[in-house]
Amino acid sequence: MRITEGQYGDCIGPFRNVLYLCHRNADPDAIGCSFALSRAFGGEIGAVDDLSRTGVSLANIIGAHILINPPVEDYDLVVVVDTSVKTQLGNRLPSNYALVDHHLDEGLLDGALFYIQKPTKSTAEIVWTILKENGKKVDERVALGLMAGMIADTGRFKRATPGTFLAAAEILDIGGFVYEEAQEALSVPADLSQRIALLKAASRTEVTRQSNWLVACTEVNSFEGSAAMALVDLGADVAFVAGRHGNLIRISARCSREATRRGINLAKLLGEVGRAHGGDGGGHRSAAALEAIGEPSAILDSCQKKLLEILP
Ligand SMILES: [Mn+2]
Repeated sequence: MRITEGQYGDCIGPFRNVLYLCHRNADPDAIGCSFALSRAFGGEIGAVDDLSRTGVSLANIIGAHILINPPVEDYDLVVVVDTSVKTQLGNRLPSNYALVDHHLDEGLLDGALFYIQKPTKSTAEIVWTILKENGKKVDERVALGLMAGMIADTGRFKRATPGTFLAAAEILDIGGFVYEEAQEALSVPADLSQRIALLKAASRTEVTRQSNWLVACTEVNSFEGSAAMALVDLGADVAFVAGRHGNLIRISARCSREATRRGINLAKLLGEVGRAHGGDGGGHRSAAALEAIGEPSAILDSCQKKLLEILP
């Protein structure tokens, strides 16, 4: 059942024992939102497998206590936050769940007891509206967490909309923190293993050119998302980075703003390729990921082939 932000309080009210669950490699948007909702409505916070580097930094600064892989069936209700496909939860989706999210994929909607899903630039914008419309007071740590989520998901406001700026201004106005503090929470220097992974990814990259489009494909077994972003920064229009995680293959993809403007939708593309290879995928138009089964090179080929077919 789709609900409005204003109905959230009434919908969550009957549940005594609530878990806010973040996706794998939980990022500042997921953590800031789960923290805000748990402080406002009660409940614990969990994440699947691990937190991202900036996620750890933010959780420490706002004092969010996050359970890794909590037993989801022990809760009356699990609210899945900032997540749109089952594979991002390592298939730990409980039978009773609700959803608060800003991605494009619809896979989790039908099974949810209730959900809010809107294509805002961050889940934090939705959560901010939930807090306002349910008359919740916001303390400094909650405000800082939501601001950090917005900064992170909009690439420091490069992809912001009027709604993002409006929410950011309101949060800063009541927040009790200075803007720089939220930025600093995300300024974590890359550690050695990440820098090695990115350089390896770059050195192994194969570039395919079709008219004026440059598509980069590479394999590395960690930091796939950061590597794909780095390849787009280096000049690729679209980058696919594959990695092996146990018996699963993960592919992260990023594309330039120009590619998005010209109609590329990576959420759709990775969803289709993921499902064709026994998994699933999704995300946003310009940033998406899949998890599937098979050989990294074969799944990378499928992504590239599908992309070349649709490039204008
Ligand atoms: Mn997000």
